[in-house]
Amino acid sequence: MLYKLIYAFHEYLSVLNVFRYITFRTILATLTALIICFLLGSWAISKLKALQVGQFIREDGPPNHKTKEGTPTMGGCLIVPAVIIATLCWASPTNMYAWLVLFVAISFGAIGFADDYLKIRKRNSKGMGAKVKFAFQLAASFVVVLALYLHPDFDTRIHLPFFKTVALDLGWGYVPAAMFVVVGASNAVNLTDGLDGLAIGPLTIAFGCYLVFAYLAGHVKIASYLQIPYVAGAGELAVVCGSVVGAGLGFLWYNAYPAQVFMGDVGSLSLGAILGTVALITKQEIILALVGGLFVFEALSVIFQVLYFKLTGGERIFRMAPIHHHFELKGWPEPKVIVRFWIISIILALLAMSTLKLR
Ligand code: 57M
Repeated sequence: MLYKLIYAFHEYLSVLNVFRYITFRTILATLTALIICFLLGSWAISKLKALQVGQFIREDGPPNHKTKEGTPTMGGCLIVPAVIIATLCWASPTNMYAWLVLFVAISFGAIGFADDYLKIRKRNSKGMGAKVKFAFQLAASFVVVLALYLHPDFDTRIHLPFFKTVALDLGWGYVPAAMFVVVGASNAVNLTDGLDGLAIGPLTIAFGCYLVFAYLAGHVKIASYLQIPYVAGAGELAVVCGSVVGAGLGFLWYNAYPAQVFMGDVGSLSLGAILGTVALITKQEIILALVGGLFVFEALSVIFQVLYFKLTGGERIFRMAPIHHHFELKGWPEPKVIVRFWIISIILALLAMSTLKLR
């Protein structure tokens, strides 16, 4: 919105023409969100401390986590508004996709907020409860996916990476499949958020990758040159992704080991759902499994652990799931697990980018 206001004066001051460009506005959005999180971080942490929004640590977790008792949580209350403000400032106010992503940020953020609030209000509480939380996630994702499905230009085909021409038209089946992407991404990120910076680092990398995908998908000439699906208007999502990258880096400043704050469900559910939605809109849904491979790996470790536990009547594949706890219990220091998982995320993002050329 701010950009439209500034751009309105370009006839008098030609330098303002630069605000037309998505690339320039993406940089501004990244910096805006980063500065908000960076400058307000200390204030937000002291506010959360004053409100006694401290993390309760489960008894059955890895022993080193006991020292984290009382660390302020719900840092997502800073990340999500930073993303919203930066997007409102620098994305086009007439772009429907940007508004849809903001809807996802707010709705999933609200679900996470309610869950965090209930957990904090009553120590050792399970919060909202898995079923209720899942029902709300399904409802929010249904709204967004339906809006996409009903959009006259929206393509319900799933394009396969590495293949130029292979596309699978799911028709109405696109709706449940797309809901799975959004809800799955939201929960997988939530499961990953169990060590300092473990979720926000790979999230920032993944959004950096989708920033590029969004820009390319929204550029008719580049999309046709690379033979990727062209999505008119998707370029504005580069601005949104830039906002998340900025907010992520600003938050990482405080969430880096040893963390001064955790993001809470308000952050993890919201950012995961945004990532899934951006993947849908840019028509890079399948590649999300690679870009967000770390989140998939973490979620699968839980699924296999629980299944194996049930089938064998109490035996485990991993010392503890999600998998980051397994490595902690094997004796890896926490920063080693975190940095190694970041390295894996960077490799996965690079592999995903290579699919742009390998087709
Ligand atoms: C939340 N959250 C952390 C923080 C963060 C089905 C089951 C596998 C579910 C899973 C689960 O509940 N996962 C989702 C993971 C928690 O962090 C809070 O939660 C927010 C994210 N939702 O922002 O507010 C703890 O994680 C640590 N943490 C950090 N740094 C950070 O930056 O150190 C978080 C952020 C924090 C802090 O210790 O308290 C969590 O782990 O609870 N459950 C589990 O992950 C549990 N696993 C388990 O039960 N495994 C069993 C099953 C699968 C059979 C097994 O393997 O045998 C573990 N979690 C904990 N203790 N804390 C095990 C025991």
